[in-house]
Amino acid sequence: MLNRKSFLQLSSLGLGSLYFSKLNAATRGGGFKPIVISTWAEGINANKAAWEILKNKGRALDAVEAGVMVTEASQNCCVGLGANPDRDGIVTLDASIMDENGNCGSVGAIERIKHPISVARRVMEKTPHVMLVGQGAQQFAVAEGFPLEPQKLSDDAERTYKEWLKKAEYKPVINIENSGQKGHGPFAPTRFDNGDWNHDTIGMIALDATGNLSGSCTTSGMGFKMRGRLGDSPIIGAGLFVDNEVGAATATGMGEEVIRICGTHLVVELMRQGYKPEDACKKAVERIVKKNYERAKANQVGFIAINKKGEFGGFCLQSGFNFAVCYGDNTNFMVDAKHYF
Ligand code: SD4
Repeated sequence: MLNRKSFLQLSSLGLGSLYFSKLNAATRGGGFKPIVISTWAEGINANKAAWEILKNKGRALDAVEAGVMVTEASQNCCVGLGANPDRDGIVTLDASIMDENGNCGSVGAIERIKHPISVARRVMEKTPHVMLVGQGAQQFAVAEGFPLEPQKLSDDAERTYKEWLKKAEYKPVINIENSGQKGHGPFAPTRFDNGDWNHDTIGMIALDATGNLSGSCTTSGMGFKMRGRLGDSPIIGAGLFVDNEVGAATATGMGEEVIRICGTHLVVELMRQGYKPEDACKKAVERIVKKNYERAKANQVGFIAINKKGEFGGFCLQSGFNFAVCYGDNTNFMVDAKHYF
């Protein structure tokens, strides 16, 4: 349903009557073409950019790339170069993209590149590969003309990192062996000190006017993750999956949980079996719970999906996950996802 903030925003714009039709649409789960949906509140601005393309009968692929580029360029805890670094203090970005023909591309742990989503698209379009990681991904990006940005934390990220270092007392690996610590910790926290979950990836999926689906997903992953850790976002079938016959899905939250069940692939396959988007997302969340109840209870995962008819939905483990839905110039609003716990 529409959250209170969106309702107040609509009311203050004098769009109260629209609220009820939107509420009905959200409750029914839609049936709109074109349509774009994306994770979290940042999705509102991202949807606007995607909508500019969709409303002019543009291709869903172009829309989902342009949409998440807005988030990548903004100052954000969890997407783009201004985001939180890994535990060694370096920002590493993951992104994936998939089109209506089953083509896909992704980059993992790329550094100093402002728009990993566009590099992922180049991997898809200009190489015979699906995935490039680390230095090789960066080398490819530079060869493709992407500027190498300075290796510098944003002010926000620097502040958060310093705070985390104080508490985590993280020391470079070489000292860990002598420090008496068990294992390789400290690991990325599930939540930040203020209680917020340690994530905010943007995943976006769209159905264009010609009935084609595409999706994108881009993130810095978990803040203070182990160096080299990849989440679900760059992994096709985990953080993002599109099948133009059926539907599209993307994921946010604890990537390890999503990878273990091939989350978005599962959501799309459930839609193929006839489940509506919200029910398919719910089933996938239930699979996570069934695998390990205690772990699921301590984590957040959210899925969103649209099907070929333009019906949409989402579901998550814990309350608090929302997503932005846009299918008109004045129709771009937040939906609070239903949750398991
Ligand atoms: C990850 N799924 O790296 C990403 C993080 C995330 O919302 O979703 N943030 O595990």
